[in-house]
Amino acid sequence: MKQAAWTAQPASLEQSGGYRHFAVLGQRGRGAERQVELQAVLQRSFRLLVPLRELKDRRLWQPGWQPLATLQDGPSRAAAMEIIPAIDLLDGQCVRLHQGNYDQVTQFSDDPVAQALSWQEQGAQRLHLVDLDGARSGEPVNDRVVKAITAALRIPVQLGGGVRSSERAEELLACGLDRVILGTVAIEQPELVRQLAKRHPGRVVVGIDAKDGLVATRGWLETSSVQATDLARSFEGTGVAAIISTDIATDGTLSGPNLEALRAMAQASSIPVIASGGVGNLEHILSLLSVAPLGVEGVIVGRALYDGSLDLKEALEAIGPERLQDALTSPNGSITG
Ligand code: AMZ
Repeated sequence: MKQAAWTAQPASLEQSGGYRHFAVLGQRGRGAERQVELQAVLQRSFRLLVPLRELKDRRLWQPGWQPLATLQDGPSRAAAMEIIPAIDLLDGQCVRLHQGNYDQVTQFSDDPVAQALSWQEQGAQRLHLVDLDGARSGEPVNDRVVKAITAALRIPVQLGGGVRSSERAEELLACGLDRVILGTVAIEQPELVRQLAKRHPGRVVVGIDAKDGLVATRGWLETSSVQATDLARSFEGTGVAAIISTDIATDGTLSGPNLEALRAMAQASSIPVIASGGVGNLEHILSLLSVAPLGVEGVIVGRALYDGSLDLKEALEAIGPERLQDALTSPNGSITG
């Protein structure tokens, strides 16, 4: 690795308004264990350790400059990124769809409980479940598995897909699920979301799935004329815990998250945003740090974990809270290494 390419130049740093800059502070370890210690600088700064072998594909993540031109428009928030593994259920199996297409199914495991336990063992702090049959039909289909997973895990579990009434949401929240995710009803009966969020603060999440910026519903078989950002804005101040922002075009493709769409969603309201769709490797997760200060607080990962192109433990080590130090430890955001 040519270290020169990573070294911060104070002169260019001064021109860095609106950009995040990564600088090499040093390297640790030997051989495969070698890690590079980076510092990201932008008004507030933080440090992270990245396993060197994860940086091999330099085309995907340019460590030099990442545009963050819109940061000035919104309040700067502490950077933290929760990595949430996903299990999508279709007929009791763990699957992934390509761009949400029910005709392009890859089955990954026929033992969802074992899969969930394995994510937990690797350090996941939360699990994301989708009942794909439920999302398509509007009826709960995978409840037996959902309940088995919830009972087996000690980490909080959230579920989306087919939650279309208060009774159903209440039932799920009563049987051990930490959060319910409402997609279709958020657009068809927004009042229901508001009431639930009021009754269960911190436990109601809105899932906004977008195709070209417009909200899709009912298993993504229908597209509305509502802008995803307008829908997000409409839940401001309602007590909704988070918005899961899924970009359908990138979902299941491993091609990288849609940072522009995430930036727009994060700026549409003050509700925390969880990114979903497109994450294929650690660089993609690191690229999300550029929108973290705007309020993107978590990322859902699915296929990349099953494929092995992202290692959950490594990702948690690279970007977990213990690796992130808030700017307050470096108040002027300057490079000290
Ligand atoms: O992949 C799909 N076709 C798909 C999917 N993953 N369709 C819906 N969903 C997920 C959404 C959200 O979490 O991302 O189901 C939930 C929304 O379901 P509903 O039934 O509330 O619209």
